[in-house]
Amino acid sequence: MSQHIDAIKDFVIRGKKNDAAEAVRQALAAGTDAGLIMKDALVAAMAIVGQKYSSGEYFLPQMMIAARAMTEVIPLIKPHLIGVAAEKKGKAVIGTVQGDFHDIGKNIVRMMMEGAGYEVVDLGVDVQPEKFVEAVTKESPKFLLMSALITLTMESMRRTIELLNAGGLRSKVVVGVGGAPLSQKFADEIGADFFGEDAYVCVQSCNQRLA
Ligand code: B12
Repeated sequence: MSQHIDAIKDFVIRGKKNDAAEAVRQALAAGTDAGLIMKDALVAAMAIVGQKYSSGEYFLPQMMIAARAMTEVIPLIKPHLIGVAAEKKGKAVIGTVQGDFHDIGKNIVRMMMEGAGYEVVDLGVDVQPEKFVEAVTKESPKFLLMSALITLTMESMRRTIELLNAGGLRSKVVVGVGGAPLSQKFADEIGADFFGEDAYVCVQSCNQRLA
């Protein structure tokens, strides 16, 4: 089992998308859990790619081809990862914040939310605070989910919450935030309702707040 995980992780780190896809197919055929593939192979691979970029071993092109390999294999595990939701649970608006183009994590959260029965309105990447507020006004979602991967862009979440407050909308929507550089402390500081370290926690946090 673990040799499949190691192989997928290694191919993604090296940006070998076809080999990564084949390794995923083999892992699934051998009965490897899709959640395990996501967490221990794909997400873990991206963490290592980030470390290699930080240490100067990787540059932007290597980071890009690794990201492309990850993006291409996610559809292979998607059908195994999410079930068919028995009930419709309500609407969520999601987006990556202004100045930030990272969308792999945001897309996984979207996928897991849809799998859990939520209708998700995806605003994409580089979403200005005003656009989030506009979507809350237009869509009246139960949840507003913001993703940020760059330390500097996290501040845009604070601005969005300030605008929601100013517009009298804050009490009408549950705000969830996430992304690798975030923490519970930051979420508390900006007045978000919850922080989720991964997509599973996001779904759980939303489910808890439905009751
Ligand atoms: C892949 C990647 C890229 C790809 C992005 C491809 C894409 N389509 O997304 C490319 C190569 C394009 C890229 C570009 C850049 N990147 Co980059 N990138 C990464 C890398 C290696 C992995 C990110 C990733 O996809 N992780 C996997 C996913 C699954 O994890 P995740 O996003 O954290 O999401 C999970 C959780 O956080 C959570 N979650 C996410 N969102 C939300 C939302 C809610 C509401 C909840 C509850 C939970 C939640 O659930 C997700 C699933 O479990 C990281 C390293 C790292 N350690 O994160 C650097 C990293 C984020 N990048 C970085 C940088 C600097 C850049 C660039 C500025 C580089 C440059 N010089 O141009 C540009 C940014 C351009 C821009 N303005 O956005 C830095 C940021 C440093 C910082 N802290 O500010 C990092 C940390 C690398 C590093 N170590 O220096 N990058």
